[in-house]
Amino acid sequence: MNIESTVRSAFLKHFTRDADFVVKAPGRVNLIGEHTDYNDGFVLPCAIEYATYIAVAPRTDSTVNVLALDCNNEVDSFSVGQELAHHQTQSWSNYVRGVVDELQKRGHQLTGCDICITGNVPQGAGLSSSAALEVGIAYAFNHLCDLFIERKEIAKIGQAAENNFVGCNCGIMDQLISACGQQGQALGIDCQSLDLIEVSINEGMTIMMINSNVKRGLVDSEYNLRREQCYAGAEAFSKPSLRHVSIEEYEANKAQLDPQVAKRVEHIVYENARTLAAMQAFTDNDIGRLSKLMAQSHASMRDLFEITTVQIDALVEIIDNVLGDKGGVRMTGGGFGGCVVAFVPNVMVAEVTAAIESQYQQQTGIKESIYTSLPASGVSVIRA
Ligand code: GAF
Repeated sequence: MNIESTVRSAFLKHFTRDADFVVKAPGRVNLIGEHTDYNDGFVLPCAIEYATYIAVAPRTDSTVNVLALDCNNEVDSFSVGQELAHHQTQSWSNYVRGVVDELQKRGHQLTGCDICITGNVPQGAGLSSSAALEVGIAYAFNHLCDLFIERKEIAKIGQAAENNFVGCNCGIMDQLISACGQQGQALGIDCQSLDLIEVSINEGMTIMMINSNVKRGLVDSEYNLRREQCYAGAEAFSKPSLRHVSIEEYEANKAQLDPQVAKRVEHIVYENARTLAAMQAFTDNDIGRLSKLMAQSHASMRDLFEITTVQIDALVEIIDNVLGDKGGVRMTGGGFGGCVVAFVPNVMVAEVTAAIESQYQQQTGIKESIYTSLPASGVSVIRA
């Protein structure tokens, strides 16, 4: 049974009526440009074929009932039209409540509804299952209540829910690509203007995502700390954000910076330049150049931003040894575990897979999971 049928039949079984519509919101993989989004810089993600599915039917009262199939069939119930409190025990509920809260704060009038949620975005893998849920819920209410909210605003509402209600100070990348993704394209995002540049992905190449299955620890505290260090860096240059610090300015002044802040700033200013260069390399199909840029990005995350793990570094090395300059590989996402992304010629996917399967577990004691995806489109409504 496909996931849409699963979510519809679970809805029917639980709520004893049919869902009106199903929203599909994709996860994402970031090809390059890590931790640059909250520095007003550049990122290059694409939406993936793994998605969150949300079945919805309206109610005539103000109650919202939410059934989460992937969280032991837990249920949450609350009312719209009033201030929302945090759920004390079900962390997933706060992503839903947070989005409803942000919609209401913006003055949108919401009606009650029944909701059933499931999906196949691997959770805790750095492929943005949380952003997919936030964007999916915002889009579901947008459709249900005829709110006519544009896609970039949907993304901002999802991000605000995560910042203000869930308490993670994430940037805009994950929600924006889940809302605005384009089939067959990665999107270069200018995180200051939110301008989007479509970057076609060569059909002869496969995007592989390899989950290190390292349980991510300290993610929120370390993530928020990196943010503070970046802000301290921008302040040292008297700039509103690191987007406005050039490589030349950094190189001329780095000796005056606190050494740890200098490392964080160096990652960001060079990562922004690499991301712009990678957009051009994807467009030119210059795989050798991409290979170098992705390798530099990974080394910078490892040595300067210090967000990789030994297992992630091992995975990157195993893949790099096979690919050489025929493809690229680097960690993707917030860091401290999660996934590696590899851009691999279709004809080399089997060889890369075999190398991972024979070496990763042997070196680290952990079994990986491997996914592939074409660039997918952003959030959408699937009608019955
Ligand atoms: C996480 C965040 F949610 C994004 O906003 C981004 O900062 C990313 O880490 C790192 O590039 O996914």
